[in-house]
Amino acid sequence: MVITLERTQVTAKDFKSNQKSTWCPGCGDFGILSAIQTALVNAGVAPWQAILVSGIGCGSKLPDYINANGYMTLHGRAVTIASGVHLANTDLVTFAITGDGDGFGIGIGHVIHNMRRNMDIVHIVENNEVYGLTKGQYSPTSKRGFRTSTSPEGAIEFSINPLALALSAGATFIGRSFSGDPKHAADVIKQAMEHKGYALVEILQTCPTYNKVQNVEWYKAQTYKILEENPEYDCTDPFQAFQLSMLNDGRYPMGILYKNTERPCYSEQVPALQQNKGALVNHSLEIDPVLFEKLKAAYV
Ligand SMILES: Cc1ncc(C[n+]2csc(CCOP(=O)(O)OP(=O)(O)O)c2C)c(N)n1
Repeated sequence: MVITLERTQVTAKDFKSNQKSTWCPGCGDFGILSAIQTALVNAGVAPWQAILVSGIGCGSKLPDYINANGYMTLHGRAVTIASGVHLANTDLVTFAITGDGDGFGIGIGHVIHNMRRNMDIVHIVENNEVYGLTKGQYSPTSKRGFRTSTSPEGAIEFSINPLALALSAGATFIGRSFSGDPKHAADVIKQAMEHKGYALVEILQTCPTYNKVQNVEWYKAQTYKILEENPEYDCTDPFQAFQLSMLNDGRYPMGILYKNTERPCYSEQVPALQQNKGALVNHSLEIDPVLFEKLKAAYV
């Protein structure tokens, strides 16, 4: 989104919440929280200029742990409500915060349609490849063979490929980072905030309680930065992005996979928002008397 408000002098302290976290020690959500706070500070966005809309899950508790506007909604509905919030007040920097179960399981239909509409929100998916809050069932991103309480002999389903899915659904910004590298994650999130359109940021996240396989060391060995491996990589080329997203070598490319700045976002095309009246919440509620008489004549 274009950050139109005056750049504000903010520090990490401004985003500190007085709520005590219930996350397990070592949970990757701590790194994601810190990355979001750093990104907001670096973008000069004040707590009252941002809203974080989440679903239900361990990671969806995040809005409670940050001093900014927050809205914890229903499981799978964060993106839908975030898009409504954004259309009502385009001046706010709007985040949807979901787990992989919330975003890519129950909420996948909403996610696809909001990507297609190019809704101007930042969607952060905290991907721990498991349903954490409900005690570790396998999720749509769990790998085949992953053993959980609901897959004691190993998951038999083929997992979702979030990057390829987002690309084909029409997301105009696709980035990926890791909860164990909050500096990198903050940089990707800041770029997503500055993008106008649907920005997916998948953050690979450790779950020390229910995903004992994919710990920090495992991710450090399995991830690499796209531009370090291929300095020629062009994130504006959808074909290169698709090829990279489909590489099936077990490793995770990190950074900006894709960026398209040419497609207008949804709110830019809504007639009611095109009349220089600013955000919808600031429009006058007064009815034009000529229009009112016309409506009366037609319906009464
Ligand atoms: C409609 C509905 N279905 C199921 C649930 C139960 N439920 C709550 S959180 C959750 C999964 C959470 O997993 P994820 O989104 O990956 O987040 P995590 O807890 O791992 O951060 C489920 C199935 C619910 N709250 N509402």
